[in-house]
Amino acid sequence: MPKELKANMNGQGLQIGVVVARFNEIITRKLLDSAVETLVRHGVRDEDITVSWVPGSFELPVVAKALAKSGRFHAIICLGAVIRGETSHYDMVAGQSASGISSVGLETGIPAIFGVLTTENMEQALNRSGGKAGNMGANTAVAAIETARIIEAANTA
Ligand code: INI
Repeated sequence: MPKELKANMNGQGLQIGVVVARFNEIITRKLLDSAVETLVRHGVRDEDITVSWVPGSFELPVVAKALAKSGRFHAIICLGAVIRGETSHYDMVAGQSASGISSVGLETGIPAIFGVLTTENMEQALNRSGGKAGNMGANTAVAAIETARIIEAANTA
């Protein structure tokens, strides 16, 4: 029988950093509220969640990296909204944000969760931040707990 590492989904005791972009705040605040609510529902204590606002999604990786390197967090959630209709440099902001966040996780070993909505228009962004298509903020909270716990299991098995 192969041995399977299992992620315990209890968030109690986890320290979570959340970095959130102020650009398109009407969307990112909804992502943040949902992420925090879901973390708390899984047992993460309010006082163990640290929220840092940054100007835009482009700045998410550098602050996520500083938090990850501090050694104070089990996972970092990055939240942003890049909307194609509203920017000519959509591809650059979205691409740099995604690859930067990925690098943070790989370089530090602390999971950096990608919670940046990339949509064609504001309607799609609203749908994915609490509208018909759910709220990606909640998904990032679950991903943060699961990834932090599976890394913990990998280190203790
Ligand atoms: N930042 C976003 O988070 N979303 C966007 O849609 C966006 N647009 O439209 O340009 C955006 N730009 C700002 C960028 O993230 C940086 O803050 C800015 O370029 C300063 O470095």
